[in-house]
Amino acid sequence: MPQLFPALETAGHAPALRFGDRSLDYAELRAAASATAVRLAGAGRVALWATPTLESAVGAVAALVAGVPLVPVNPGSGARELAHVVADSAPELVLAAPGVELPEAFAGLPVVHPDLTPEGPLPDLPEEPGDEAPALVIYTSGTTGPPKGAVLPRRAIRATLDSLAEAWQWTGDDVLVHGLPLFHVHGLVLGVLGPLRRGGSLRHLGRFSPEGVREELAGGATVLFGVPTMYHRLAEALPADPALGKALAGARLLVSGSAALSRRDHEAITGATGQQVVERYGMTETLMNTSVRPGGPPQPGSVGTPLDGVELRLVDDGGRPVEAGDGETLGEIQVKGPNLFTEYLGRPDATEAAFDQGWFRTGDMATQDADGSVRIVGRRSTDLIKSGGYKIGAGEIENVLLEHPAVADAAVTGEPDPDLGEAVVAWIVPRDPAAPPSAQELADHVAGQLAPYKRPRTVRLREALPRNDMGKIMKKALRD
Ligand code: MCA
Ligand code: AMP
Repeated sequence: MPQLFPALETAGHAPALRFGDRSLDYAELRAAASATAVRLAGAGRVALWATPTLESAVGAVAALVAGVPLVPVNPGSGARELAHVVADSAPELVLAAPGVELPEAFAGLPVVHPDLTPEGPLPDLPEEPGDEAPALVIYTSGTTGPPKGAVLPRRAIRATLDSLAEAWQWTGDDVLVHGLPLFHVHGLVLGVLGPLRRGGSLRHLGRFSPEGVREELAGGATVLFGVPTMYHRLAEALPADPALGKALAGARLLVSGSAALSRRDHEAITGATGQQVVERYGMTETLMNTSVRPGGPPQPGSVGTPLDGVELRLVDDGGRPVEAGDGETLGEIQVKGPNLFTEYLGRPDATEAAFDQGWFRTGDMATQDADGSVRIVGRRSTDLIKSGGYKIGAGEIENVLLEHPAVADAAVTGEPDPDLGEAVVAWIVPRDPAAPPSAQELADHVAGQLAPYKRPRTVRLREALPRNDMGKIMKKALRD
């Protein structure tokens, strides 16, 4: 019996995955995943060119069924970021939909196209590895340097999905809709593996739009997942689209995560639909930590209480636990539990620094109410930006900007933005003040090396950047 996805054996012709007008039921998914798994068997790690397609979802299930660690790759990655991910994770082959032209970074690697309609006898599902075996390596940005690969064991996936099922009464009857990318935890682990573990189904929008959400919720979907930018866009669309309001009102559950949903958007959606958006709090390294429980009183601004099996504490600057529960005392969130990653791939130094005697340091600052509810109020580091739900490290962008021939000095900060939560701002000292680089030129430069979502949305030119005695740029002074 497949351990992570028992429904592959038991759910027969119940619907499993739908992307656009193509879909697979569980029997078809089992056939496609096992036929693909056979071709992955024995590989050390495999990369997935994670376009939002049925092939990507099948490829991910195949790797998990084969017990081969999967490295989902953003198909929008720029040259430098891609070269880093490929060199760092050293995949032995690449899973990609047929017809995709893979970039140079994958040259020489065998390509496996997930076969959605395999012919011939169905291979047996392979023996799955133990719970601690690595399942996924997901790249996540830090304050400095290139992204690190968080190694997630099978145990973490199982633990997080089962604790969410309990918190949300998430069952095989649920039909999930979302338009999230498949190279991060939110869209892949929660959004694809989640429904499949429950024996329910996913309808992926390909690309998020309020119209797509309206159609699917009106047509039988019961649960919506999204980042706050998506809920903001729904809130903006509601006044002119009563059918969208009706569709949202009819959903069983609306869940937001990856960044904070503003009180204003919470209230706009509740006001127009009577529905409360449930927030949950997670991280690439920890999968899900807390969630608001549906059905309780409205709690805008709260990410709820710890999920089953998760221990959570707040610590002061010296790492000492603080007496929380008064709704005011601030501390950094540390967590422990079966939902945690095991290590950063090939980075024992970074892994060690991430833990405090077995507690993972999240870097998120929060208060806790008397009932244990957590309110996130900020981040320890000003060098991490959350834009559209994507985590972006300022240092990585600064390094790329500094390589632009027209840039003498550069700093990157995040600035509040009603749509993206935070927007990336580049502070630039041009080499030649009479001929500064254009904002478009710098955005294209960053988008080409990293990914379009990391590009600066605003460029501010300065004669010099404020630095302290140590030579470090004083970002607070910049923003003030
Ligand atoms: C624009 N584009 C460019 C350039 N400028 N391409 C190349 N060079 C340029 N200079 C392209 C983009 O690639 C994109 O192309 C299109 O223009 C629009 O870009 P953008 O404005 O960035 O997109 P958007 O439509 O505003 O996206 C908003 C979004 C997106 C849909 C909400 O931000 C999104 O999908 N966010 C999800 C993030 C997420 O899943 N985070 C989870 C992390 P194209 O047409 O190709 O798209 S996991 C996590 O945080 C934890 C675990 C948790 O708690 O969940
Ligand atoms: P990532 O590294 O992309 O996995 O992003 C993880 C970070 O997203 C967390 O450390 C938080 O800062 C943020 N985050 C996730 N969910 C929420 C939420 N519901 N409210 C506020 N911040 C969140």
